[in-house]
Parts: sequence; structure tokens; C-alpha cells
Amino acid sequence: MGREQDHERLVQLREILNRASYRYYVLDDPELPDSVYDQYYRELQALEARYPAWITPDSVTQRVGAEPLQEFQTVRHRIPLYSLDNVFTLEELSQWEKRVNKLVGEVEFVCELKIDGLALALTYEKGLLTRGLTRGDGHLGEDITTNIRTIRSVPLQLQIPEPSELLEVRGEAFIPFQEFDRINSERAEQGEKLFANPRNACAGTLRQLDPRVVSARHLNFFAYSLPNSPALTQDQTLAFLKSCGFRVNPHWALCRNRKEVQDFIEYWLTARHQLPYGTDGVVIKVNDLHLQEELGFNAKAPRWAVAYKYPPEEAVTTVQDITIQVGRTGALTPVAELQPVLLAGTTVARATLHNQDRITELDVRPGDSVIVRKAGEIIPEVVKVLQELRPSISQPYSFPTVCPVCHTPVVREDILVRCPNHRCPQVLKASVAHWCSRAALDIQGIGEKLIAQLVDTGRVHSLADLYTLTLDELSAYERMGTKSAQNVLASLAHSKTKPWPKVLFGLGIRHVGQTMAVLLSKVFPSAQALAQASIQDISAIYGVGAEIAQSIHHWFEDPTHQQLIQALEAHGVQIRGTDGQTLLSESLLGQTFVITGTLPTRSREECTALIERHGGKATSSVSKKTNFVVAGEKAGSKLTRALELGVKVLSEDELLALLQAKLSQGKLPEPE
Ligand code: 0OW
Repeated sequence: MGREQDHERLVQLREILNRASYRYYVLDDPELPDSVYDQYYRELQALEARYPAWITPDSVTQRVGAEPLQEFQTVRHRIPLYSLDNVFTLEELSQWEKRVNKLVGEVEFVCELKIDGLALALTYEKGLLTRGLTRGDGHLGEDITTNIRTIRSVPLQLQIPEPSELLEVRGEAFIPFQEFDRINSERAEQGEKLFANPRNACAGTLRQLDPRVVSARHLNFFAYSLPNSPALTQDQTLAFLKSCGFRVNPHWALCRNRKEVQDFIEYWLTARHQLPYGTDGVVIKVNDLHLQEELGFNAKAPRWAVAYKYPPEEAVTTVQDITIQVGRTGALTPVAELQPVLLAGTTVARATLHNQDRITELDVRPGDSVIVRKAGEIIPEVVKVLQELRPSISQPYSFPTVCPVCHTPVVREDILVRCPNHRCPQVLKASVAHWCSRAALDIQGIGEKLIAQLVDTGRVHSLADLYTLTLDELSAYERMGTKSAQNVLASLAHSKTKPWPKVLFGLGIRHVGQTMAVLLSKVFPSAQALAQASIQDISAIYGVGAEIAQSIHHWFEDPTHQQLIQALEAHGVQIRGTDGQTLLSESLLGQTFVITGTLPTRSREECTALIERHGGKATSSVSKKTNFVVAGEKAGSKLTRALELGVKVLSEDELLALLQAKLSQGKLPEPE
């Protein structure tokens, strides 16, 4: 393509990717299949590398900076970031509201959920994000712009037509619970200290000097205030922020009086536990911005806003027993089995005791009365022993010296106690569970009970044995009928299409979490390549330390692991990478398909792969957004749904004819 066409294509790709990123991260309503996004991303990177002068700061390729910083600069906020006065009871809240009414009369309030994250101050100049600061002490913050640019829900450019010279936006960065658990499980792999809660994880991540580490952790952002808002009220301000392209927490409410504020608080006391992110209260704000100005600020907080804090979720109960869990890496984790107690909306019967040192510190013993706390939505923990209620006969708990499952003497490694026996049944059960887990090979139907039967009966000695299971054998296990046994076999068969990075993660090598597995698979495209790599080869990769390299090298030296790799390969498991699923064409770009019934010549997976390789997307349920349903023999409810909705139905041959017709046109899609 000539220079002119290249520029046109670059602009087109940049717009397509910006809109796809906005749809995915801000609206949570993706349109472009990931494989197409990645393909376009690589194409844009190549064009920008060829014409660096055409790179603009709002291009998605500019989100992740290259080099880590040496340190963060401390910068003074143009407008101070205030904190919030807290109230802890409805009575205190009512006192606050009365003070406001006395000063400015009856007013409307806006209630917002108080997101439990880290407050940030963003600066946009002519619509472009030019700076991002932590709140700091409210007057001085740290310049973490390079890290904030990696937060996908923070727009690099405002979506309004005439952005002002300068716009200051405030909001909360946070980490959703699911991402928090993923980060902590990766840290557990690396033997690193776990984050105590999502807020600490967020603060710790934003303090990373290397933006690539921040980018690998999916932080999120809700905007909630504009110090110089162009609007007249807070609710209009929230709408304006949304129109700029920010994520705004949708659970805000305009409350005409104190009663409606109280209803909001009472509703979210329990409803917040269903949210995928942490909240620790409700922020109540006077809605009229002129009245806010009239009320002004006290030394550290506005008089026109207050945070109602929910009581900490704690409860008293009894430790019935202390048991030990043996994990996949052999780590022995102590757990307090509790008298079930209602805590933060759920019944809690177990709480983690973390490790041996924690038990000693608490001096917790079976029979003790304890205080259990659920900070945010993470696993509950024992925070205090009520010694005064302790039975006189109780003895200090002594941590086991042998593995409770295989009786091998345990070894102590820094804060962890570990069972060193590779063949420990519990280690094998945990590794099968990990192999089948969603983030690994995603094998449905093989749960804890079936795994226990497979291992305890000696039928499964290694992961590869899963692929020798027959329908008769599976059906014979407890709670396994023919149908569920067929589903397990189908899921095992499907797991052979999972790519090499997932297989590498599924092997459960210590320190190799999901991110590390993806990184390693880019450098070592197969198990063979990784097995032959020296410790130097592996530790030479950016971000892979000597300890991780040793752990990987040591794993591949073990003959049982070499046999495992060979057996998995023999069963057709992907122990090597593909050449990166490149698009064959964009003929089906933006088209959504649902496949139902048995097709004459292709399996469902093969048909899905065909559709995706031509830019289309295959989903599992028929909706108004579905463009085509590909129906084979015995097509069921999905076909009925398609006919109800007037969705076009294709046979396999008609799909191929459609594809042929588009290929012969050979045209690139116009961005709609
Ligand atoms: N965490 C929040 C939140 C919110 C600001 C505006 C001026 C003073 C408080 O969800 N929804 N709204 C505000 O409004 N602040 C919030 O969090 C505060 C910011 C600083 C300390 C708290 O995190």
C-alpha cells in the first residue's frame, strides 16, 4: 500500500481499536473478537513503527510505557484532594444532615457507593490525559501517569467534541475481587507475601515503577467528581463524566430527603456483597453545586459530603478444630473449622490461619472463642482469640511434623511448611484439580469428589491418566451417570484444543502462574524447548528471576515429569504453541454466529475455528445480536429461538457459500 493508504489504514485501525477498547473496558459490552483485536493491534504497531510521526498519544499502543521509572516525582495538586468526614451510625448521619439543612435549608442529596480503592487525580489538557497523581496527603501526590495510562477504563482522550483547555477529574482506582484472587494466587506461586485486601493490592500495584507489571494486573477506575464541573449538580456531573468516556459507578441515586438516603444505605448494606468489587460505605453529597460552594470545606473535608461507613464485618464463634490443607505445591495451610456463623451476608464455617507463625502469634487452639473478620469480600480470617473464654484444659496447638496425608516428614521453607513427597495423594489430587480448573484446561465435570475417587482407587497416578478414562469406568463412579460421564469425556477431548500457555500453566510448576506461563510460552514455543533450556536461558527473560528459572529447570529434570509430557503429547494435548492464530480473512468480521446441532462434516470446535479465523465470533446463546445460526441435525431450542427472533439460519454448506461470496469480494470492512 502507498503512503496515503497506509495513513488511512493507520487512522482506521486506531479508531477501531479505541472504540473496541471503550466497548470492552468501559461499557463491558465487547464487539470485536479478541483474536481480531490482537491482529489489528499488531498491524497498528507495525504501521506506527514504520511511521513514528503518525503516532498519537491516544493510540491504544501508547498505554504501556517501555521503561520502568527510577522513582515517582512528587507534585502539588492544582486543586487539593479532600478526604471525607465519616459517620458510623444513622443517628450521626442524621446530625450531619440537620447541620446541612440548618445552613442551606432542605436539599437533594446524591448517594454513591464508596468504592474501596485508591483516589486518583487525572488531568486532561485539550481532551488528552497528560497527568495522573495519587491523592497523597491531598496537597502533594505522586506522579504515576505511566501507570495510570495502563488502566484500560481510563480514557486517554475525552470523547467530548470541544474539550476544555484543562479538566481535572477525580475518581477511584480499584481491583475487582476476581482479579485480586488471581493476583494473590500468582503471588502464592512465586512464594511472595499475599496482599491483605484489594485496596492494598491496588495501592501496591500503582506504586510499581514498571508499567508492564501494572498493565498485567487489570486495575479499574470509577470517576466520581470534577472540582470545576461545567454542570450545576452532582448528578449532571456524573452524566457528563460518562459522556466523556469514563466508567461511572451505576449504583448512584438522587435522594430527595433523609428518608431516601436511609433507604439507599439500608438497601446496599447487604446488596453490596453481590458486587464484584469492594465497597466500604456510602458517600452522601449535596447535589446542588452552588450550595456545595456555599457550604465549603473544613480543615480536611467538604461540609457538603460525608461517608457513611458500614460496621466492620466481624463475628464471634468457636474454633471446633484446626485442620491442615495440603496444596498442589505441597504447602501445608492451617484452617480453623468454625461453628458456622453469619458474617457479611454469608455463613462462614472456615477461616484461614495463614501459617504456623500466625498460629503461634494468636496462640489459637481448638475450643477457643475467636473473633472472625471478613475485610472486603476476601476469605475470612481469625483476628483475635478471646482468652478469657478459654477452657482451662486446652493445650497450645502443635503444628504437624509429618504430612497428614502421606506421613512424610515435612520441611520448613521460610514461612511455609511443605510436604516434599511428589507422590503425596493430596498433592496429586490438588494438581488434577488445578489441571481441570477454568484458568488452565477448563475441564468440566471433574470435581473434588471424582478426583478423590480416581486417586484413592489408584486409577489416576498422573495427569495423563485422565485421558485414558473410558465411558464405562467413569459411569461406574459414585454420582456419575452415563450423561455426566459423556460430558466429562467431551470436555477432556475439548481440553486438547487448549493452547500451549494454558497447558504450561496447568502443569502446576512452582512460580509459573498464568502471566508467567504466557511470557515463557512466547520465548519457548513448546515443552521440548523449555525442557532443553538452561537456567541461564530461562532467567535471561525479562521478569524471570533465578529462583523461577531453577524451579522450571528442576521440574523438567524430573523423569516422572518427562514421562508426563510424553504421555500428554501422545494423547494430543497441545504441548507446543501454534504460530499465533492469524486471521485468514476479515470476511466475517463483526458477525456473530451460534452453532447448534450436529453438522455434516465439521465438529462444533472446527466450525468455531473456521468462523473465528475469518474474523467472526461464535457465541453459545441466540440473542438479537446474533447474525446467523448455523444449524445441523437435531438442532434444538437455539434453532427455535432463532426462528422466533428472525435470525438467519444457515446450513454448513450455506455458511461456506457465504464465506466464499465474501472472500471473492475481498473487500475490507468499512468502520461503521
Ligand atoms: N471512594 C469513593 C468516593 C466517592 C469526593 C469529592 C470531594 C470529597 C470526596 O467512592 N464516590 N466520592 C468522593 O467524593 N470521594 C470518594 O472517595 C474519597 C476520596 C478521597 C478519600 C475517599 O477515597
